[in-house]
Amino acid sequence: MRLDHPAAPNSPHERPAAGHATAVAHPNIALIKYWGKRDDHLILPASDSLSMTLDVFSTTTTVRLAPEAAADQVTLNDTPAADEPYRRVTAFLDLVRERARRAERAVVDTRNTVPTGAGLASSASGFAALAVAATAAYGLRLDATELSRLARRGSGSASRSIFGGFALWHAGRGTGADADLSSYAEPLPVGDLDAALVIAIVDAGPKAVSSRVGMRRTVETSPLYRPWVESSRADLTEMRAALLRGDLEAVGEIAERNALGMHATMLAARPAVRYMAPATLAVLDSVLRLRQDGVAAYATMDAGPNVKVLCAGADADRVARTLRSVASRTYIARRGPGACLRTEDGR
Ligand code: 2P0
Repeated sequence: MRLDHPAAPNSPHERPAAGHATAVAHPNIALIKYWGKRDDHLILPASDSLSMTLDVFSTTTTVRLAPEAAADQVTLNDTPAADEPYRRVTAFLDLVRERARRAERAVVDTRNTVPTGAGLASSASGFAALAVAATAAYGLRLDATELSRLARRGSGSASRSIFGGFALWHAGRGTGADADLSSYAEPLPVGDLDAALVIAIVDAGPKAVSSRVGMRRTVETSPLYRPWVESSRADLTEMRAALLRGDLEAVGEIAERNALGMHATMLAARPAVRYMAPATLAVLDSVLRLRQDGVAAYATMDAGPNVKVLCAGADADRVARTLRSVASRTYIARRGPGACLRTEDGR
């Protein structure tokens, strides 16, 4: 469909607005975590982070321009969005409209196949899909780096879901516009690595403290925060080398210590930010037992009680079977694709 609008001024970043577009994106799990911003408005992180994009839990988002509408309309899994989720989507669309120099409101329809709000990164796939669909609908032609920077403004971790496989999100340098330009994700070359993430669900309900609030409290009050940022820098350097070597055991060890360190910074916040539940610790115990039995399995946890266990693809079934005794559900994820537009015929 093509809508007739006054022609927008020509620029290399503009193309005729498609009027509507659908995009698909997948969540990513950080092996070196993003926890804390140095600029809340521009969503600039305190440190670099590194992730693997999954091949499960996709988000599909359609953006349709609505020239007659007075306000954006946003639905999430058929339910109208309100309050904070609605404000975040409209604020993001405002960024796209400003760049496209267009004013029409939009109808946004998002379908998540991931349990929303359970620390399983639905905002990463959500804003990556929205960035790709909205820019196409409004006629912006952005390359992957620019899409990553834009997706970052919706949710920091979304910058990484623009890319498939492993991605590194640069914290960027300086402040203001310079920092904005230099903070984006890029795909990371890795060696021969057959990695899987077994996702152990212990609670799929929404979290009590949003990651946005938890991050801010940690940065502002945790005495362990700065040391963790410093150690995260060293972890990242070691992680890149381990990925290049295709050394799964080193990748797992670094990921596990980085995640536990992040949770330690949160526990030291005032008041404490605690996402781990008793069942989380039971999964961690199971992972330790797997290692004692000779299986290379390593845990990472995000802003929720669920655990993601990194292991070799060949071990994933065994790891999932073992974790089923302590988790309510398990899923096996492998390296997934980057965010992309879906064509009219559904490809
Ligand atoms: C990560 N998390 O690196 C970390 C680890 C959660 C724990 O990125 O405020 O939803 O929208 O930028 O991206 C979750 O944070 O936060 C997250 P905002 P986001 O995956």
